[in-house]
Amino acid sequence: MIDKNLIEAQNAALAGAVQDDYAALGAKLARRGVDIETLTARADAFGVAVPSWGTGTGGTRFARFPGEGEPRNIFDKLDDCGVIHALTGATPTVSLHIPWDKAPAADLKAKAQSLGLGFDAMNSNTFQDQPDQAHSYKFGSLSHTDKATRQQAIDHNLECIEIGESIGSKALTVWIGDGSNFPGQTSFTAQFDRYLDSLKAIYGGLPADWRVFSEHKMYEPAFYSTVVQDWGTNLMIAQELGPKAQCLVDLGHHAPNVNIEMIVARLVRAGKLGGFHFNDSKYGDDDLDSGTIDPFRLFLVFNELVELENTPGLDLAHMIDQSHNVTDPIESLMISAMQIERAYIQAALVDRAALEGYRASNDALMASATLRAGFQTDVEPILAMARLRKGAAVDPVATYRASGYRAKVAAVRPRVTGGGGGIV
Ligand SMILES: [Mn+2]
Repeated sequence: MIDKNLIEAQNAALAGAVQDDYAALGAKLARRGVDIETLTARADAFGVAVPSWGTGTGGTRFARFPGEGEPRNIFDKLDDCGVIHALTGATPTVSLHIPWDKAPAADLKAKAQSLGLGFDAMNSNTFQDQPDQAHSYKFGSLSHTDKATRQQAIDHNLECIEIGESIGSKALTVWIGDGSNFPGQTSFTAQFDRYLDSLKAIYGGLPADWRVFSEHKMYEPAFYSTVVQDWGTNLMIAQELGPKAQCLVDLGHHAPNVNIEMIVARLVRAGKLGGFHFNDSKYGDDDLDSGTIDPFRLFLVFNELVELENTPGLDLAHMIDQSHNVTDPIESLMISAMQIERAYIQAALVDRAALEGYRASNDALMASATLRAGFQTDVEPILAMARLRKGAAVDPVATYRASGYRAKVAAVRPRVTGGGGGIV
């Protein structure tokens, strides 16, 4: 995929600067009582999952403009994910979407293993119709008024669990498009009850060491109401189902100005935070690249996660969930993984003891300044050193471009206009 010698040669040219910057930052942090090696160890251990469909070019309700050399199938997608991980060292797992990524388990495992990848949460799809299915999801799936349609959606989710078990996944993320487009079209209560009944059937099919994640989304594809519209409903679902059910927070699925980091704190408090779908947004569910619009918000989310990281049972599934409409998806996913890692390390260097002291003495100004000091520290030397030490690329995008990977795969992958990838 990417020649190791190329990575080494590119790194060799940058290693001196990385060492200098790392030493300078180390000295600066030491004056604040922070050990840089502790932060580098955190960066080294950090991982975020790549969604298989994110390797395809995304689209909007207007159009999709396919890119060169887009993956044709799950094996091409895994190749692209392997490139992202080889260059960033930060994306060790891939999240599959069924039925888009259906393939024999042995082949999936062998391919992933050859690329040094594992599998993250499985994603079900009952928001679009497949050519061979008996009942349409036009008016819903797990909450449909028709029992046979609900059962078809339940069976699909159970199949996702079965496929996931065969490849080493440990979680199911339930995606739905259920809701309504007109006031009066549906009974909020009856529809939610049907959804819960269906989820209970899916929950019953979870292996002992599995979890199921539900994700709230305030609008789209249903534009008047969605069945799981906000974190309150999401929490109700997780609490009613039981200990193996948890909530996913997708950063794009909130109304503008909502305090997402506070939702994160509340869900941790309830023992119901399962993980994240990372992206960024300006207006709504824009699915923009992580950290491109509001990096401070991303930092504040990680600040809560670091502050609460010793909460018993906290086990978070991090995944990127973005739509790359105008960029090379591999480049967007690499930059995004590094932005997410950056926010995490910035949060990790906040002086927690000092912050607690300022909180206790009601020194609002110094509490704010202490928190902001983390966000205002350029931790790039830590991230670059972590990549250098593990044999990933110091400058992943530059090395990727130098590799000519996209042109190479474009020669064997014909341009496609349809396909299941990208639209999220
Ligand atoms: Mn999502």
